[in-house]
Amino acid sequence: MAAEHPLSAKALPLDIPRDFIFGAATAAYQCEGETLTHGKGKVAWDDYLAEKGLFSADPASDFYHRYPEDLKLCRKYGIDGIRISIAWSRIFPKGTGKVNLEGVIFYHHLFAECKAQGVEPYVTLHHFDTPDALYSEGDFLNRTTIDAFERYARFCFEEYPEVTNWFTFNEIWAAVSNMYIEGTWPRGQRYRLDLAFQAMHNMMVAHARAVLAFDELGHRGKIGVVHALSTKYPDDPANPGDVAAAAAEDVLNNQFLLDATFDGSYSDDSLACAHHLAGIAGGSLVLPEEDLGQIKAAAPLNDCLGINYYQSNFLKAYDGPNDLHHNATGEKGTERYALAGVGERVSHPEIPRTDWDWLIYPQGLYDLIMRIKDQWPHYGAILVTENGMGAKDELVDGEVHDAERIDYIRQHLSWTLKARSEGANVRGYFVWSLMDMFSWTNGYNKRYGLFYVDFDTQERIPKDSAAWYAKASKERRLDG
Ligand code: BGP
Repeated sequence: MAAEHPLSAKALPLDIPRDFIFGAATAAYQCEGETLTHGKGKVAWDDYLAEKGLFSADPASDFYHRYPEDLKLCRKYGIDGIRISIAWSRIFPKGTGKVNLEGVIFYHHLFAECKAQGVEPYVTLHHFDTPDALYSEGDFLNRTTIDAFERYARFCFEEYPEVTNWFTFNEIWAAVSNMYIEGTWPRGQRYRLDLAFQAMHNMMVAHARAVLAFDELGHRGKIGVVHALSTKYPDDPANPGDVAAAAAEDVLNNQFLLDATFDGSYSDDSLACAHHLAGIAGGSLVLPEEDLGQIKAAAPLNDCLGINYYQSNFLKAYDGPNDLHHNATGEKGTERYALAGVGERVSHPEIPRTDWDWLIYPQGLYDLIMRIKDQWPHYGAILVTENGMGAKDELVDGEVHDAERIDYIRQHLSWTLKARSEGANVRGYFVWSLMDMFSWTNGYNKRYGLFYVDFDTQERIPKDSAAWYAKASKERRLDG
């Protein structure tokens, strides 16, 4: 399956610069297992998954015990960077207060093993797993969570000087969208764009406070935030309604957060759209002066932006009621996304989709990077911190032939390198994911890994994509 785009892959760069990081990504809750043991505190997912009775994140990929094996595989397969997240509730089981020493030591051992294997850790403080004690009091809509996050961040910066690449949050947009708009995650609220904007703002304040603390503590290393971004194209660029729909969804998904990250303030366009959409949802958005001061002070201290990119969207004008259906099963063609006051996402027969209806559109990543370079020229550095293809991989005679995933990764890497060759400071690429792991709403049949995990035995089996990735990393060429 090859995406249609104006430039064929052949016209895109094939050489990979020597200093370009060839990474792979993980997240604590999706791979560690041991979710309620070794002193770890509860997160909202624990009860939510148990109540739904669909999946369990235990033992997931058993990374808690098998990280030495996974890091050896990284080394063997040319992966020189790994995204890891710290589970906040493994450190502070209640989010704040008493520390769980066993959890603290676990991450020291993990980082030491990264070093032993020559794999650089890129560490995220929050990957969708607010401790339940804080989550149940309102998560980031309750401002005490902002204070608690800052304390947790300070603790980690002081405790883990061996880590020099930090990210505060993973995908603020995805978190709030799933909790307050799509309702597909714990909290399960729908169409509350007011709460989504408020939570995004509050999380950006928490991000800012962590960045300011990092600076105040004089830590060496780099810090930034990971955003889930996707380019929003008007379906018909000549239709003003489609253009407005694309612009509104861009504010919601991209611009509001990028304004806060890089400018430390919200543009007039973002504010007008955010207040309008919050109003349609029957609420309002409160932006205290003190918060804006903190966001402003932190903006120039961001060293790096992580971009998680999976798809882009084409938008049509829409004046109907809210109508969302999340495809969590991989039954192609079942996804619907139409938001009142925003627009309707549409697909195109010539643009391929995964079985989960995610459009495969690698040029959208290039457009995104170049837009950031042009609109926020002081962005520092960019890492593509997640990109990959979910599929129903099959193990046949001990092998997984995932040619579509190889094509997906190759195309996205090519477009990333094209942006770099045109002056964008893109430092590396992390494939999602290192190995198969738990997928939030899809459980275990949506696999992304370079390494197939037999969830019964926990055996790791390199897929064809792992061999391809290793070759590309070694030869610094994409045409292998
Ligand atoms: C990103 C998350 C990851 C991962 C990935 C794939 O949004 O940061 O944690 O899950 O998406 O998503 P999914 O597992 O829903 O297909």
